[in-house]
Amino acid sequence: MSRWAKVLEVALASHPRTIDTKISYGTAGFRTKAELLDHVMYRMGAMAVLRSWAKSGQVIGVMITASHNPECDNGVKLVDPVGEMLEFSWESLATNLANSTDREIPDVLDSIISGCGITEGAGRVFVGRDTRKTSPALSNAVLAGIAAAGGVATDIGVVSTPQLHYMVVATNTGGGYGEPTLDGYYSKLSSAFTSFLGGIKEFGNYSPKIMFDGANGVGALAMQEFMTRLKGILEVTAFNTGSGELNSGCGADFVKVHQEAPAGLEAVENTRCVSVDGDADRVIYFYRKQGVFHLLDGDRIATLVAGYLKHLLAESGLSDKIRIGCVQTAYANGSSTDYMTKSLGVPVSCVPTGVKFLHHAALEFDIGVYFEANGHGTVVFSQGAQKLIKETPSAQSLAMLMNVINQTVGDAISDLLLVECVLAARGWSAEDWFHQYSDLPNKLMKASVKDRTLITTGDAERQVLSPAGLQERVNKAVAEFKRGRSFVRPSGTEDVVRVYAEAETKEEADKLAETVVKIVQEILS
Ligand code: NG1
Ligand code: ZN
Repeated sequence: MSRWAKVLEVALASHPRTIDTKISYGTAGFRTKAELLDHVMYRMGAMAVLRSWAKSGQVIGVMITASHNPECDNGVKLVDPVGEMLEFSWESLATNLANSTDREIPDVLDSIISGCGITEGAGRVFVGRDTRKTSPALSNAVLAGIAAAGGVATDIGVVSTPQLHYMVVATNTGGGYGEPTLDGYYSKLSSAFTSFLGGIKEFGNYSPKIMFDGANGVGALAMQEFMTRLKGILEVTAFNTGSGELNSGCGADFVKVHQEAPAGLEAVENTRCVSVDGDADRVIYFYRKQGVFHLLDGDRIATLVAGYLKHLLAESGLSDKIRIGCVQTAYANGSSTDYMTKSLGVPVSCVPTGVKFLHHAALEFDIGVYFEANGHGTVVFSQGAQKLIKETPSAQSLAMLMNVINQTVGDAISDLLLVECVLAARGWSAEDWFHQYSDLPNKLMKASVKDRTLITTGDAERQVLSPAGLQERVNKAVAEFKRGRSFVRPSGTEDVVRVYAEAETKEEADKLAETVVKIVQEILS
Protein backbone atom coordinates (compact mmCIF):
# COMPACT_ATOMS: atom_id res chain seq x y z
CA MET A 1 0.00 0.00 0.00
CA SER A 2 1.28 3.49 -0.85
CA ARG A 3 2.50 5.58 2.09
CA TRP A 4 -0.02 8.15 0.81
CA ALA A 5 -3.10 5.89 1.04
CA LYS A 6 -4.56 7.98 3.84
CA VAL A 7 -3.88 11.26 1.99
CA LEU A 8 -5.70 9.94 -1.08
CA GLU A 9 -8.58 8.49 0.91
CA VAL A 10 -9.30 11.76 2.75
CA ALA A 11 -8.85 13.74 -0.47
CA LEU A 12 -11.45 11.67 -2.29
CA ALA A 13 -13.86 11.54 0.63
CA SER A 14 -13.67 15.08 2.00
CA HIS A 15 -11.49 17.43 -0.11
CA PRO A 16 -11.88 16.37 -3.74
CA ARG A 17 -10.82 18.58 -6.62
CA THR A 18 -14.12 19.45 -8.24
CA ILE A 19 -12.96 22.19 -10.61
CA ASP A 20 -10.33 22.14 -13.29
CA THR A 21 -9.29 25.80 -13.48
CA LYS A 22 -5.52 26.03 -13.29
CA ILE A 23 -4.17 27.84 -10.27
CA SER A 24 -0.59 29.04 -9.70
CA TYR A 25 1.54 29.77 -6.65
CA GLY A 26 2.14 33.46 -7.35
CA THR A 27 3.72 36.51 -5.68
CA ALA A 28 1.92 35.73 -2.44
CA GLY A 29 0.95 32.07 -2.66
CA PHE A 30 -2.35 30.85 -4.10
CA ARG A 31 -5.06 33.47 -4.19
CA THR A 32 -8.51 33.31 -5.79
CA LYS A 33 -12.23 33.04 -4.98
CA ALA A 34 -12.61 31.22 -1.66
CA GLU A 35 -14.94 28.55 -3.07
CA LEU A 36 -12.20 27.30 -5.42
CA LEU A 37 -9.68 26.62 -2.67
CA ASP A 38 -10.73 23.68 -0.48
CA HIS A 39 -8.66 21.03 -2.31
CA VAL A 40 -5.71 23.43 -2.63
CA MET A 41 -5.72 23.99 1.15
CA TYR A 42 -5.85 20.27 1.87
CA ARG A 43 -2.92 19.59 -0.45
CA MET A 44 -0.89 22.49 0.95
CA GLY A 45 -1.34 20.98 4.42
CA ALA A 46 0.23 17.77 3.13
CA MET A 47 2.95 19.68 1.32
CA ALA A 48 3.86 21.68 4.42
CA VAL A 49 4.59 18.37 6.17
CA LEU A 50 7.02 17.43 3.38
CA ARG A 51 8.61 20.86 3.59
CA SER A 52 9.12 20.36 7.32
CA TRP A 53 10.73 16.95 6.66
CA ALA A 54 13.00 18.64 4.11
CA LYS A 55 13.98 21.16 6.78
CA SER A 56 14.92 18.57 9.42
CA GLY A 57 11.63 18.82 11.27
CA GLN A 58 11.67 22.59 11.76
CA VAL A 59 8.28 24.27 11.93
CA ILE A 60 6.69 25.45 8.67
CA GLY A 61 3.89 28.04 8.70
CA VAL A 62 0.70 28.01 6.66
CA MET A 63 -1.25 31.27 6.52
CA ILE A 64 -4.78 31.45 5.20
CA THR A 65 -5.49 34.91 3.90
CA ALA A 66 -6.07 36.95 0.76
CA SER A 67 -4.54 40.03 2.40
CA HIS A 68 -5.97 43.25 0.90
CA ASN A 69 -8.21 41.43 -1.61
CA PRO A 70 -12.01 41.52 -1.16
CA GLU A 71 -13.76 39.40 1.48
CA CYS A 72 -14.95 36.86 -1.14
CA ASP A 73 -11.36 35.93 -2.02
CA ASN A 74 -9.04 33.80 0.03
CA GLY A 75 -5.57 32.35 -0.28
CA VAL A 76 -2.76 30.39 1.26
CA LYS A 77 0.96 30.99 1.62
CA LEU A 78 3.66 28.87 3.19
CA VAL A 79 6.27 30.23 5.58
CA ASP A 80 9.78 28.74 5.64
CA PRO A 81 11.61 28.01 8.93
CA VAL A 82 13.51 31.30 9.14
CA GLY A 83 10.32 33.26 8.50
CA GLU A 84 10.84 33.77 4.81
CA MET A 85 8.33 33.01 2.10
CA LEU A 86 8.43 29.47 0.68
CA GLU A 87 11.68 28.82 -1.24
CA PHE A 88 11.29 29.71 -4.90
CA SER A 89 12.04 26.22 -6.24
CA TRP A 90 9.09 24.84 -4.25
CA GLU A 91 6.58 27.21 -5.85
CA SER A 92 6.33 25.10 -8.99
CA LEU A 93 6.04 21.95 -6.85
CA ALA A 94 3.11 23.59 -5.05
CA THR A 95 1.53 24.59 -8.35
CA ASN A 96 1.94 21.07 -9.64
CA LEU A 97 0.38 19.49 -6.55
CA ALA A 98 -2.55 21.94 -6.56
CA ASN A 99 -3.37 21.21 -10.20
CA SER A 100 -3.04 17.42 -10.25
CA THR A 101 -6.07 15.11 -10.16
CA ASP A 102 -6.93 13.54 -6.81
CA ARG A 103 -5.58 10.16 -7.95
CA GLU A 104 -2.27 11.74 -8.99
CA ILE A 105 -1.59 13.10 -5.49
CA PRO A 106 0.47 10.08 -4.27
CA ASP A 107 2.71 10.21 -7.35
CA VAL A 108 3.21 13.96 -7.07
CA LEU A 109 4.12 13.66 -3.38
CA ASP A 110 6.52 10.81 -4.18
CA SER A 111 8.17 12.87 -6.89
CA ILE A 112 8.69 15.75 -4.45
CA ILE A 113 10.30 13.33 -1.99
CA SER A 114 12.63 11.83 -4.59
CA GLY A 115 13.29 15.08 -6.48
CA CYS A 116 14.31 16.94 -3.32
CA GLY A 117 16.00 13.95 -1.65
CA ILE A 118 13.76 14.21 1.42
CA THR A 119 13.92 11.81 4.35
CA GLU A 120 10.74 11.33 6.35
CA GLY A 121 10.93 12.68 9.88
CA ALA A 122 8.96 14.97 12.14
CA GLY A 123 6.57 17.20 10.20
CA ARG A 124 5.60 20.22 12.28
CA VAL A 125 3.26 22.86 10.91
CA PHE A 126 1.71 26.01 12.43
CA VAL A 127 -1.55 27.13 10.83
CA GLY A 128 -2.88 30.67 11.11
CA ARG A 129 -5.84 32.39 9.47
CA ASP A 130 -7.26 35.86 8.96
CA THR A 131 -10.78 36.99 9.90
CA ARG A 132 -12.50 36.07 6.61
CA LYS A 133 -15.72 34.11 7.00
CA THR A 134 -14.34 31.39 4.71
CA SER A 135 -11.08 31.03 6.66
CA PRO A 136 -12.15 28.56 9.41
CA ALA A 137 -13.33 25.92 6.89
CA LEU A 138 -10.24 26.39 4.74
CA SER A 139 -8.06 26.13 7.83
CA ASN A 140 -9.75 22.82 8.66
CA ALA A 141 -8.86 21.58 5.19
CA VAL A 142 -5.19 22.48 5.80
CA LEU A 143 -5.29 20.73 9.20
CA ALA A 144 -6.81 17.64 7.57
CA GLY A 145 -4.00 17.59 4.98
CA ILE A 146 -1.34 17.82 7.69
CA ALA A 147 -2.93 15.01 9.70
CA ALA A 148 -3.38 12.74 6.68
CA ALA A 149 0.30 13.17 5.73
CA GLY A 150 1.32 12.21 9.26
CA GLY A 151 2.38 15.67 10.43
CA VAL A 152 1.75 17.45 13.70
CA ALA A 153 -0.36 20.58 13.36
CA THR A 154 -0.65 23.48 15.77
CA ASP A 155 -3.67 25.64 15.09
CA ILE A 156 -2.60 29.18 16.01
CA GLY A 157 -6.07 30.50 15.17
CA VAL A 158 -6.79 34.06 14.02
CA VAL A 159 -3.50 35.94 13.65
CA SER A 160 -1.93 38.51 11.38
CA THR A 161 0.48 37.18 8.76
CA PRO A 162 3.48 38.70 10.60
CA GLN A 163 2.35 37.13 13.89
CA LEU A 164 2.45 33.70 12.23
CA HIS A 165 5.94 34.43 10.87
CA TYR A 166 7.02 35.49 14.36
CA MET A 167 5.67 32.27 15.88
CA VAL A 168 7.52 30.15 13.32
CA VAL A 169 10.85 31.92 13.83
CA ALA A 170 10.57 32.19 17.61
CA THR A 171 9.85 28.45 17.79
CA ASN A 172 12.60 27.42 15.37
CA THR A 173 15.17 29.54 17.24
CA GLY A 174 14.12 27.95 20.54
CA GLY A 175 13.01 31.34 21.84
CA GLY A 176 16.15 33.11 20.58
CA TYR A 177 14.11 35.53 18.51
CA GLY A 178 11.51 36.01 21.26
CA GLU A 179 9.21 33.90 23.38
CA PRO A 180 7.26 31.67 20.97
CA THR A 181 3.78 32.74 22.06
CA LEU A 182 1.48 35.56 20.98
CA ASP A 183 1.97 37.08 24.41
CA GLY A 184 5.72 36.96 23.67
CA TYR A 185 5.12 38.85 20.43
CA TYR A 186 3.05 41.59 22.08
CA SER A 187 5.46 41.89 25.02
CA LYS A 188 8.59 42.11 22.86
CA LEU A 189 7.23 44.89 20.67
CA SER A 190 5.40 46.90 23.28
CA SER A 191 8.21 46.86 25.84
CA ALA A 192 10.80 47.88 23.22
CA PHE A 193 8.49 50.70 22.10
CA THR A 194 7.88 51.84 25.67
CA SER A 195 11.61 51.89 26.49
CA PHE A 196 12.52 53.73 23.31
CA LEU A 197 9.89 56.44 23.80
CA GLY A 198 10.75 56.68 27.47
CA GLY A 199 14.30 57.68 26.54
CA ILE A 200 13.22 60.70 24.49
CA LYS A 201 13.34 63.97 26.40
CA GLU A 202 11.77 66.38 23.92
CA PHE A 203 8.96 65.49 21.53
CA GLY A 204 9.12 68.75 19.54
CA ASN A 205 6.33 68.72 16.93
CA TYR A 206 5.56 65.04 17.59
CA SER A 207 2.42 64.13 19.46
CA PRO A 208 1.89 60.51 20.59
CA LYS A 209 -1.58 60.27 19.14
CA ILE A 210 -2.87 58.45 16.04
CA MET A 211 -6.10 57.49 14.32
CA PHE A 212 -5.99 53.83 13.25
CA ASP A 213 -7.88 52.13 10.40
CA GLY A 214 -7.94 48.35 10.94
CA ALA A 215 -9.49 47.48 7.52
CA ASN A 216 -12.11 45.48 9.48
CA GLY A 217 -9.55 42.71 9.76
CA VAL A 218 -7.08 41.01 12.03
CA GLY A 219 -4.96 44.17 12.33
CA ALA A 220 -7.78 45.68 14.36
CA LEU A 221 -7.64 42.76 16.80
CA ALA A 222 -3.87 43.05 17.17
CA MET A 223 -4.14 46.79 17.69
CA GLN A 224 -6.74 46.24 20.41
CA GLU A 225 -4.12 44.30 22.36
CA PHE A 226 -1.43 46.95 21.77
CA MET A 227 -3.83 49.68 22.90
CA THR A 228 -4.16 47.96 26.26
CA ARG A 229 -0.41 47.49 26.59
CA LEU A 230 0.53 51.01 25.39
CA LYS A 231 -2.06 52.90 27.43
CA GLY A 232 -0.72 56.30 28.45
CA ILE A 233 2.19 56.03 25.98
CA LEU A 234 0.52 56.06 22.58
CA GLU A 235 -3.06 57.26 22.26
CA VAL A 236 -4.82 55.26 19.54
CA THR A 237 -8.36 55.84 18.31
CA ALA A 238 -9.40 52.81 16.27
CA PHE A 239 -11.77 52.71 13.27
CA ASN A 240 -12.93 49.89 11.00
CA THR A 241 -12.42 47.41 13.79
CA GLY A 242 -14.50 44.57 12.37
CA SER A 243 -18.17 45.44 12.16
CA GLY A 244 -17.93 46.49 8.49
CA GLU A 245 -16.80 44.49 5.46
CA LEU A 246 -13.13 43.54 5.24
CA ASN A 247 -11.01 45.90 3.08
CA SER A 248 -14.14 47.59 1.75
CA GLY A 249 -13.70 51.36 1.55
CA CYS A 250 -10.90 51.08 4.09
CA GLY A 251 -7.47 49.58 4.67
CA ALA A 252 -3.99 50.32 3.38
CA ASP A 253 -4.63 49.23 -0.20
CA PHE A 254 -7.76 51.37 -0.51
CA VAL A 255 -5.94 54.43 0.84
CA LYS A 256 -2.88 53.92 -1.39
CA VAL A 257 -4.83 53.23 -4.58
CA HIS A 258 -7.58 55.84 -4.14
CA GLN A 259 -5.32 58.38 -2.43
CA GLU A 260 -8.13 59.26 -0.07
CA ALA A 261 -9.06 58.72 3.58
CA PRO A 262 -10.88 55.47 4.49
CA ALA A 263 -14.41 55.17 5.90
CA GLY A 264 -14.78 56.94 9.22
CA LEU A 265 -11.70 59.13 8.78
CA GLU A 266 -12.86 61.29 5.87
CA ALA A 267 -13.21 64.44 7.92
CA VAL A 268 -10.25 64.10 10.29
CA GLU A 269 -7.89 67.06 9.95
CA ASN A 270 -4.34 67.64 11.21
CA THR A 271 -3.95 64.22 12.81
CA ARG A 272 -1.64 61.39 11.87
CA CYS A 273 -3.73 58.52 10.50
CA VAL A 274 -2.60 54.96 9.80
CA SER A 275 -4.20 52.22 7.70
CA VAL A 276 -3.24 48.55 7.67
CA ASP A 277 -4.39 45.86 5.25
CA GLY A 278 -6.52 42.73 5.77
CA ASP A 279 -3.74 40.56 7.20
CA ALA A 280 -1.80 43.44 8.77
CA ASP A 281 1.45 43.15 6.86
CA ARG A 282 1.13 46.51 5.09
CA VAL A 283 0.88 49.99 6.53
CA ILE A 284 0.20 53.42 5.04
CA TYR A 285 0.18 56.78 6.84
CA PHE A 286 -1.75 59.86 5.79
CA TYR A 287 -3.09 63.17 7.05
CA ARG A 288 -5.36 65.90 5.82
CA LYS A 289 -4.74 69.58 6.12
CA GLN A 290 -7.25 72.20 4.99
CA GLY A 291 -9.11 69.50 3.11
CA VAL A 292 -6.03 68.34 1.20
CA PHE A 293 -5.08 64.67 1.52
CA HIS A 294 -1.38 63.79 2.00
CA LEU A 295 -0.12 60.23 1.61
CA LEU A 296 2.91 58.82 3.43
CA ASP A 297 3.45 55.43 1.80
CA GLY A 298 6.07 52.68 1.92
CA ASP A 299 8.63 54.86 0.13
CA ARG A 300 8.22 57.52 2.80
CA ILE A 301 8.56 54.95 5.57
CA ALA A 302 11.74 53.60 3.96
CA THR A 303 13.34 57.05 3.70
CA LEU A 304 12.26 58.01 7.23
CA VAL A 305 13.62 54.81 8.75
CA ALA A 306 16.81 54.55 6.67
CA GLY A 307 17.67 58.20 7.36
CA TYR A 308 17.25 57.75 11.09
CA LEU A 309 19.12 54.43 11.27
CA LYS A 310 21.98 56.05 9.40
CA HIS A 311 21.95 58.89 11.93
CA LEU A 312 22.02 56.40 14.83
CA LEU A 313 24.94 54.52 13.27
CA ALA A 314 26.89 57.76 13.01
CA GLU A 315 25.97 58.74 16.56
CA SER A 316 27.19 55.38 17.90
CA GLY A 317 30.40 55.49 15.86
CA LEU A 318 29.41 52.41 13.86
CA SER A 319 29.12 53.97 10.39
CA ASP A 320 32.34 52.36 9.18
CA LYS A 321 31.52 48.95 10.57
CA ILE A 322 27.86 48.54 9.60
CA ARG A 323 26.71 49.06 6.01
CA ILE A 324 23.13 50.21 5.59
CA GLY A 325 21.24 49.93 2.30
CA CYS A 326 17.71 50.04 0.99
CA VAL A 327 15.78 47.82 -1.41
CA GLN A 328 12.90 49.06 -3.54
CA THR A 329 10.90 47.88 -6.53
CA ALA A 330 10.21 49.71 -9.79
CA TYR A 331 7.02 51.06 -8.15
CA ALA A 332 9.07 53.26 -5.79
CA ASN A 333 8.57 56.90 -6.59
CA GLY A 334 11.57 58.28 -8.48
CA SER A 335 11.87 61.13 -5.95
CA SER A 336 12.19 58.70 -3.05
CA THR A 337 15.07 56.91 -4.79
CA ASP A 338 16.80 60.25 -5.46
CA TYR A 339 16.29 61.41 -1.88
CA MET A 340 17.55 58.11 -0.48
CA THR A 341 20.71 57.99 -2.59
CA LYS A 342 21.55 61.67 -2.99
CA SER A 343 20.33 63.34 0.22
CA LEU A 344 20.64 60.47 2.69
CA GLY A 345 23.59 58.75 1.01
CA VAL A 346 21.96 55.34 1.39
CA PRO A 347 22.50 52.96 -1.56
CA VAL A 348 19.38 51.53 -3.19
CA SER A 349 18.95 48.28 -5.08
CA CYS A 350 15.92 47.55 -7.24
CA VAL A 351 14.33 44.08 -7.41
CA PRO A 352 11.14 42.54 -8.88
CA THR A 353 7.79 42.94 -7.08
CA GLY A 354 7.10 40.66 -4.12
CA VAL A 355 8.56 40.87 -0.62
CA LYS A 356 10.49 37.65 -1.02
CA PHE A 357 12.75 39.39 -3.55
CA LEU A 358 13.11 42.48 -1.38
CA HIS A 359 13.84 40.43 1.71
CA HIS A 360 16.61 38.46 -0.02
CA ALA A 361 18.24 41.56 -1.45
CA ALA A 362 18.05 43.30 1.94
CA LEU A 363 20.05 40.47 3.51
CA GLU A 364 23.00 41.58 1.35
CA PHE A 365 23.42 44.63 3.59
CA ASP A 366 24.38 44.65 7.31
CA ILE A 367 21.19 46.64 7.83
CA GLY A 368 18.74 46.28 4.96
CA VAL A 369 15.67 48.50 4.85
CA TYR A 370 13.09 47.26 2.36
CA PHE A 371 9.65 48.57 1.54
CA GLU A 372 7.27 48.30 -1.37
CA ALA A 373 5.52 51.57 -2.18
CA ASN A 374 2.28 49.95 -0.97
CA GLY A 375 3.62 49.83 2.59
CA HIS A 376 4.87 46.25 2.77
CA GLY A 377 8.33 45.96 4.29
CA THR A 378 10.65 45.88 7.27
CA VAL A 379 14.29 46.18 8.29
CA VAL A 380 16.67 43.22 8.60
CA PHE A 381 19.91 43.16 10.57
CA SER A 382 22.71 40.67 9.88
CA GLN A 383 23.81 38.48 12.80
CA GLY A 384 27.11 40.40 12.90
CA ALA A 385 25.37 43.79 13.01
CA GLN A 386 23.02 42.63 15.77
CA LYS A 387 25.93 41.42 17.88
CA LEU A 388 27.94 44.59 17.36
CA ILE A 389 24.97 46.83 18.15
CA LYS A 390 24.14 44.92 21.34
CA GLU A 391 27.77 45.06 22.49
CA THR A 392 28.35 48.76 21.75
CA PRO A 393 27.39 50.92 24.75
CA SER A 394 26.85 54.02 22.56
CA ALA A 395 24.37 52.08 20.37
CA GLN A 396 21.70 51.49 22.99
CA SER A 397 19.01 53.50 21.17
CA LEU A 398 19.70 51.44 18.09
CA ALA A 399 19.51 48.22 20.11
CA MET A 400 16.13 49.24 21.51
CA LEU A 401 14.81 50.24 18.11
CA MET A 402 15.94 46.89 16.69
CA ASN A 403 13.57 45.18 19.12
CA VAL A 404 10.60 47.22 17.91
CA ILE A 405 11.15 45.73 14.45
CA ASN A 406 9.62 42.39 13.40
CA GLN A 407 12.51 41.31 11.17
CA THR A 408 10.79 38.13 10.01
CA VAL A 409 8.52 39.87 7.49
CA GLY A 410 6.71 43.16 6.89
CA ASP A 411 4.51 43.77 9.94
CA ALA A 412 2.06 46.68 9.78
CA ILE A 413 1.90 47.24 13.51
CA SER A 414 5.60 46.78 14.19
CA ASP A 415 6.28 49.20 11.30
CA LEU A 416 3.77 51.63 12.79
CA LEU A 417 5.54 51.50 16.15
CA LEU A 418 8.89 51.97 14.38
CA VAL A 419 7.61 55.04 12.52
CA GLU A 420 6.24 56.48 15.77
CA CYS A 421 9.65 55.97 17.43
CA VAL A 422 11.48 57.74 14.62
CA LEU A 423 9.02 60.64 14.45
CA ALA A 424 9.21 61.05 18.23
CA ALA A 425 13.03 60.98 18.21
CA ARG A 426 13.17 63.46 15.34
CA GLY A 427 10.45 65.61 16.94
CA TRP A 428 8.51 65.60 13.67
CA SER A 429 4.84 65.93 12.87
CA ALA A 430 3.41 64.09 9.84
CA GLU A 431 3.76 67.36 7.97
CA ASP A 432 7.47 67.66 8.82
CA TRP A 433 7.90 64.11 7.54
CA PHE A 434 5.96 64.86 4.36
CA HIS A 435 8.08 67.90 3.55
CA GLN A 436 11.38 66.00 3.44
CA TYR A 437 10.93 65.69 -0.35
CA SER A 438 8.18 65.94 -3.00
CA ASP A 439 6.84 62.88 -4.77
CA LEU A 440 6.75 62.83 -8.54
CA PRO A 441 3.11 62.67 -9.70
CA ASN A 442 2.26 59.10 -10.66
CA LYS A 443 -0.51 56.80 -11.77
CA LEU A 444 -1.01 53.04 -11.39
CA MET A 445 -3.50 51.44 -13.79
CA LYS A 446 -4.73 47.98 -14.74
CA ALA A 447 -5.02 46.76 -18.32
CA SER A 448 -7.27 43.79 -18.98
CA VAL A 449 -5.92 41.50 -21.68
CA LYS A 450 -6.68 37.95 -22.85
CA ASP A 451 -3.45 36.40 -21.62
CA ARG A 452 -1.26 38.46 -19.33
CA THR A 453 1.37 35.71 -19.17
CA LEU A 454 2.46 36.63 -22.71
CA ILE A 455 4.34 39.53 -21.15
CA THR A 456 7.78 38.71 -19.80
CA THR A 457 10.08 41.26 -18.18
CA GLY A 458 13.71 41.80 -17.22
CA ASP A 459 15.88 44.34 -15.39
CA ALA A 460 13.79 44.10 -12.19
CA GLU A 461 10.59 44.36 -14.27
CA ARG A 462 11.60 47.71 -15.74
CA GLN A 463 11.89 46.35 -19.30
CA VAL A 464 9.49 44.20 -21.31
CA LEU A 465 11.32 41.32 -23.02
CA SER A 466 8.30 39.95 -24.92
CA PRO A 467 6.10 40.39 -26.90
CA ALA A 468 8.43 42.02 -29.37
CA GLY A 469 7.83 45.69 -30.01
CA LEU A 470 6.01 46.48 -26.77
CA GLN A 471 9.01 48.01 -24.96
CA GLU A 472 9.89 50.14 -28.00
CA ARG A 473 6.38 51.60 -28.02
CA VAL A 474 6.49 52.27 -24.26
CA ASN A 475 9.87 54.01 -24.71
CA LYS A 476 8.42 56.18 -27.45
CA ALA A 477 5.47 57.19 -25.28
CA VAL A 478 7.73 57.95 -22.29
CA ALA A 479 9.99 60.16 -24.42
CA GLU A 480 7.07 62.55 -24.96
CA PHE A 481 6.89 63.45 -21.25
CA LYS A 482 9.21 65.51 -19.09
CA ARG A 483 10.63 63.34 -16.26
CA GLY A 484 8.53 60.52 -17.74
CA ARG A 485 8.94 56.91 -16.61
CA SER A 486 6.63 53.99 -17.22
CA PHE A 487 6.77 50.20 -17.04
CA VAL A 488 4.47 47.27 -17.61
CA ARG A 489 4.27 43.86 -15.88
CA PRO A 490 1.74 41.06 -15.44
CA SER A 491 0.27 41.02 -11.92
CA GLY A 492 1.11 38.01 -9.79
CA THR A 493 -2.12 38.24 -7.79
CA GLU A 494 -4.79 39.42 -10.26
CA ASP A 495 -5.63 38.64 -13.88
CA VAL A 496 -4.46 42.03 -15.14
CA VAL A 497 -1.39 43.78 -16.52
CA ARG A 498 -0.22 46.60 -14.27
CA VAL A 499 0.88 49.87 -15.83
CA TYR A 500 2.82 52.43 -13.80
CA ALA A 501 3.68 55.94 -14.97
CA GLU A 502 5.39 59.00 -13.52
CA ALA A 503 5.80 62.47 -14.99
CA GLU A 504 6.31 66.06 -13.97
CA THR A 505 2.61 66.86 -13.50
CA LYS A 506 -0.36 64.77 -12.42
CA GLU A 507 -2.11 65.33 -15.76
CA GLU A 508 0.95 64.11 -17.65
CA ALA A 509 1.38 61.06 -15.41
CA ASP A 510 -2.29 60.16 -15.99
CA LYS A 511 -1.93 60.71 -19.72
CA LEU A 512 1.23 58.62 -19.95
CA ALA A 513 -0.39 55.75 -18.01
CA GLU A 514 -3.49 55.86 -20.22
CA THR A 515 -1.35 55.87 -23.36
CA VAL A 516 0.63 52.84 -22.17
CA VAL A 517 -2.58 50.96 -21.22
CA LYS A 518 -3.78 51.47 -24.80
CA ILE A 519 -0.47 50.24 -26.20
CA VAL A 520 -0.64 47.09 -24.03
CA GLN A 521 -4.23 46.40 -25.07
CA GLU A 522 -3.46 46.93 -28.75
CA ILE A 523 -0.49 44.57 -28.73
CA LEU A 524 -2.13 41.89 -26.58
CA SER A 525 -5.64 41.91 -28.02
P1 NG1 B 1 0.95 42.10 -7.99
O1 NG1 B 1 -0.50 41.77 -8.14
O2 NG1 B 1 1.90 41.04 -8.47
O3 NG1 B 1 1.26 43.46 -8.56
C1 NG1 B 1 0.57 42.96 -5.49
C2 NG1 B 1 1.41 44.15 -5.13
C3 NG1 B 1 2.74 43.67 -4.61
C4 NG1 B 1 2.58 42.68 -3.46
C5 NG1 B 1 1.58 41.59 -3.84
C6 NG1 B 1 1.25 40.66 -2.69
C7 NG1 B 1 1.51 46.35 -6.23
C8 NG1 B 1 1.76 47.10 -7.48
N1 NG1 B 1 1.65 45.01 -6.30
O4 NG1 B 1 1.27 42.20 -6.45
O5 NG1 B 1 3.51 44.77 -4.23
O6 NG1 B 1 2.25 43.33 -2.27
O7 NG1 B 1 0.37 42.15 -4.35
O8 NG1 B 1 0.30 41.13 -1.82
O9 NG1 B 1 1.20 46.96 -5.21
ZN1 ZN C 1 -1.22 41.81 3.28
